[in-house]
Amino acid sequence: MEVSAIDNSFLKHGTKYKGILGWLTSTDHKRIGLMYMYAIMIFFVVGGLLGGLMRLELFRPGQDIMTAQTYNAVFTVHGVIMIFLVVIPGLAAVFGNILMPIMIGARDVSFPKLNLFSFYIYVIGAILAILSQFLGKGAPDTGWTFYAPYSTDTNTNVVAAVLAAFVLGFSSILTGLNFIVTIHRLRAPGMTWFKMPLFPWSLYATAWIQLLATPIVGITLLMIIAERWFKIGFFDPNLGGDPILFQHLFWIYSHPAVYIMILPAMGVITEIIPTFSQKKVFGYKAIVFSSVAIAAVGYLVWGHHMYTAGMSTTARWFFSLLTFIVAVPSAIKVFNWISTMYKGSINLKPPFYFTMAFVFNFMIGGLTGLVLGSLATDIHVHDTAFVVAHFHYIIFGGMGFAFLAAIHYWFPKIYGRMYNNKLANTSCAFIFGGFTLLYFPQFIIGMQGMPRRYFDYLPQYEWGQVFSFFGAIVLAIGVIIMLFNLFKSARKGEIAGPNPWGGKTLEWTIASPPTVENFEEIPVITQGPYEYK
Ligand code: HEM
Ligand SMILES: [Cu+2]
Repeated sequence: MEVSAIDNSFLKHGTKYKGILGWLTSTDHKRIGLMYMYAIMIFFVVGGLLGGLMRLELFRPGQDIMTAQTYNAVFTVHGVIMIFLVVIPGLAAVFGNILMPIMIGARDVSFPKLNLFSFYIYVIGAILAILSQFLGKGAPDTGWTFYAPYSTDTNTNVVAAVLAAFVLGFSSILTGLNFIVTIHRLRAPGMTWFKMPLFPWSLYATAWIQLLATPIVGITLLMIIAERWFKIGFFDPNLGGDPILFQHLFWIYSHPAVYIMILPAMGVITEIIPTFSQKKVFGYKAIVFSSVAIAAVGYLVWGHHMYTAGMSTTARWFFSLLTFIVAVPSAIKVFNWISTMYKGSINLKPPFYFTMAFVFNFMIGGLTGLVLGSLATDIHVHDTAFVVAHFHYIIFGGMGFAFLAAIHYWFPKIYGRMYNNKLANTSCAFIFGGFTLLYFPQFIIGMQGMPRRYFDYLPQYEWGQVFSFFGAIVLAIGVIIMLFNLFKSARKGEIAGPNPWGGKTLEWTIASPPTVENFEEIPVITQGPYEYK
């Protein structure tokens, strides 16, 4: 009987077309989310291989497997792929698409065709990003931040990479728009704002950042192209421009963008912890308001990336102050997660382990963020491996682990099947162990002075690079075990049933996998989303 749930599901029934075409033309939010997921997994593996090449080069001081120029291109492409193709769309496009409509009791997003269109814009942007490696005079070598004046002067293929980021921005804006309208218009009857689950809430806060901040980077990237082609003089002081202007414009988007990455991650964690503690989430409203506060105050702190760039002292201390203020709502969330677990009956299953790894890594990332946010200490570690360690702790250790937690949490819902718990736990241990071995030493050698983005280094940093190299290998083994487990289980796993974890939000009330329509009848909501005993 339960096998027929899979036969009746969105996995088997799509549009009038069958097979691949049925997926590529589908406006079903769940299919679109899965297509993003497969695309993002491919890019993650490509970006990860590039990261591996960097670690191999850094294994010993001196030039080993590539020239300095190639190294510059490799870290640029690694950064562009990971930031623009993997982590910015990551959670919102994949799990937001697959689950948000279900969690608010809707049959789809407000504009299903626009949703498919956003996916295609993403694909076009991705193709451009890949082409930028091969077209013209060599792969871009500016770093993912495209800082002027170098990006307007270098004769590598910056234009294609910048255009790719520009195009990808549209996908992000349209997804944000679609989510905002969906959450305003399509909540099930009775689902007031404060009866809405917290993952949709985090997507809502994120969507406003996508909508309001992304256009700024779009314009900034066009300015780079204009500067290169027409020598307009936006950034070139000889023509009356200002290179620092580029940094302001870039970070006015790119700082809020880090919240596009982390807010949905926090939302995922906020779903998993109550389910695996069988407890009502502690401080529901505090979590809602802290998401909104992060989204709002996050616009005001971009200057902390520019303490050493040549800003006025007043601007610098003010940005430092504001940075400390934005750390408060993040701390509120950690407090609420831990309070939710307190005296709960904890279910030690793979999604929970990934979640704990997230909380641990996120705390290290956030606390080292304070080291960077504080003006005086940042001057010392700016542009060192310490910064690399900081953002990898938050982006990979945080957002990445939240993504893995989300896969393991919703996998049975999406595929109607269960994965092997032991293998999942093993992969979690390898990924967490490898991750720690890879990035923790970078904090230390960074404080000792190892600069970031250098392909060579002094012998005293070698020990840290060697640790990192072996960490990368352990991490890669963990990822391989995980992918093996998930791919195998998606086809052959045990039948999971509709609610394997005892969750209370709406997605657990429907069949696994969901039908095309999600709900036979739209539910009427009378109570909050986390009414555990
Ligand atoms: C919330 C998730 C966060 C993410 C995803 C994140 C991500 C990043 C990234 C990608 C960079 C490097 C940018 C570059 O390439 O130059 C960075 C640098 C920085 N982060 Fe974070 N970060 C987060 C949280 C924080 C927090 C909470 C703080 C402070 C309280 C903070 C303070 C900084 C500072 C000051 C820098 C600049 C360091 C420097 O270059 O000297 N970050 N972060
Ligand atoms: Cu920032």
